[in-house]
Amino acid sequence: MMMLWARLLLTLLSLSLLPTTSCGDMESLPGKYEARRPPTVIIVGSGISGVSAAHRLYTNGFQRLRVLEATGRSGGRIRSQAYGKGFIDLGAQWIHGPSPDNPVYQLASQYSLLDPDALTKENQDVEVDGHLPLFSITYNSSGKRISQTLVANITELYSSWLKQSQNVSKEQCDPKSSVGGFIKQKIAGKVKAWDTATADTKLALLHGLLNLECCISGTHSMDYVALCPYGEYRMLPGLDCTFPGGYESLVNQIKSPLPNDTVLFNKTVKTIQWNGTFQGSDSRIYPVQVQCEDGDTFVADHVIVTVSLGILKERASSFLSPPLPVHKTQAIQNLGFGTNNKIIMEFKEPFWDPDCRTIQLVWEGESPLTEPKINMKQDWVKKIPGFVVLERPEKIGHLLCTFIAGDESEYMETLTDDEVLSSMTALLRQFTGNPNLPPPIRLIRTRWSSEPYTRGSYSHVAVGSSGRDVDILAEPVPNYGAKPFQVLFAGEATHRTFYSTTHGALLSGRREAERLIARYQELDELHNKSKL
Ligand code: 6YU
Repeated sequence: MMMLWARLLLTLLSLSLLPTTSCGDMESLPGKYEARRPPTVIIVGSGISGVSAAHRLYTNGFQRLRVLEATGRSGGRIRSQAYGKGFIDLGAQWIHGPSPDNPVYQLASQYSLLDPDALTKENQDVEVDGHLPLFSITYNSSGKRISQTLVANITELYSSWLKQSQNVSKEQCDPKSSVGGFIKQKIAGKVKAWDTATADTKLALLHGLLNLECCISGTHSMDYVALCPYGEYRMLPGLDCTFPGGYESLVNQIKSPLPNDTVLFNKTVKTIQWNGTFQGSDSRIYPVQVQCEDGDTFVADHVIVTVSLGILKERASSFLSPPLPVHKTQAIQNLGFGTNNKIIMEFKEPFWDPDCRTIQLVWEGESPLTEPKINMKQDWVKKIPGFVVLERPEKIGHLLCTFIAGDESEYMETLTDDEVLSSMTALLRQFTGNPNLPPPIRLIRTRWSSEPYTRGSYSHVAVGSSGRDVDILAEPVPNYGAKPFQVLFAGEATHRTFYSTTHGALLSGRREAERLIARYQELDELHNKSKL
């Protein structure tokens, strides 16, 4: 809904967000006047949360709007790359839970960005509990295939424990307990009943499943993920699906109604000064001033910060002035933000069967019940749980994608492409039992931890934190007074039940936009009443 004040004023004013000329110690503007002036909003970050906030504000009449983005592109952790006749995704890959309650799915369907299969009612109703369907082939480190019946039984058992970990009673839960600890306890209770012939394989399988869980949760170890709030994360039904035109096609569509100059690229925000009185080039006084690394400054009534939790952890102390209240900085410290990287390899010919969807690796001798001694240089590959066969080979060729989380993932970032390629070739030769397996013809890997404007992959609720920390992170500052909501916070890590996902990020951007829309509607109503 376009508000009347916005329509009138915006047609009269040529609005630009110009650098500040001076700062003055002027009186704060009265509420009524504030309601009559179109607010100036700056959004820091052009990931899916930032563009969703911009879209919601713009389509509700907020046209004094700028998105400041540090890199040269929109999308952030959604990053697609043209590959062959199609696309590969280096960040987000699936719509988790593509069903009517998922706003990413809603938009993707509305914009016709999905394959027809993804739109069927049958696919929308599937319950996968946030996990991909069963692995199609499982190899052990001696190059032998493991029986799919054994794999299915252990996976089912593991899934039932994971479900239990999501349903622990909050009242009886020790805040120091972890999901990893809970599952290990279940394994320890079961292992005595297993026959010695299969116990080692079962333990090795469970070790691999926990490594996969680390990728899903974006953590080095499931021992770091808090047990008590684990069940707060909400899974939506639907068979996870991908974007044939790349995930970025969604971001481009959301952005499309915005005027071309809304997003300013290569504009790294250095500091956000709030609770101040800054004079804009229009002689008005603004409470917030944003300083960029290149020396430009922008004044605003409100700034929506959408940078990753990794960036907040790294820069919280200098990013805001005055600094954030202690409870907010504490929440930033407490919550977890880890690394999950992708290694994508193209093969001239597939060595897997045409119907194979995934390849699982099982390291013999590994067990969740023993603490491994890690020699990072030779053992980093042991963290790799398996490979996903990428869809649409007719467009992109024969591609396998693996995920690797935690310290080993960060170590991988320090290696050269050639070193990663030779480790991956050796790994695949060992597990397939084929010493002559041709190496991949191309390898692309991500380095999300080294990315200066991300510093990791996504958030989790770490031991020592709780869902309350997520809510605290999402609170605007100040939250009250004559000029509330000067700095607002969006981004995946601020969504209590959908953290770590694109739909959580999108909803968080809309949430902060709605906060401002509601505030100005309220002020507008007060102003209209005062005229009666
Ligand atoms: C999903 C998926 N997915 C794989 C990998 C990654 C992630 N996710 P952004 O960071 O995007 O935007 C901020 C912007 O700010 C950015 O452009 C910066 O450049 C900019 N910026 C920073 N500093 C700045 C400054 N100073 N000045 C100006 N600008 C600045 N999600 O739904 N499906 O398949 C995957 C996956 C390798 C890295 C994913 C997936 C996560 C999403 O990508 C991510 O949440 C959003 O894109 C974030 O958007 P944003 O706008 O908030 O920030 C039980 C329980 C389990 C819990 N987990 C279960 C779900 C697991 C998630 N799935 C992971 C799987 C994959 C493969």
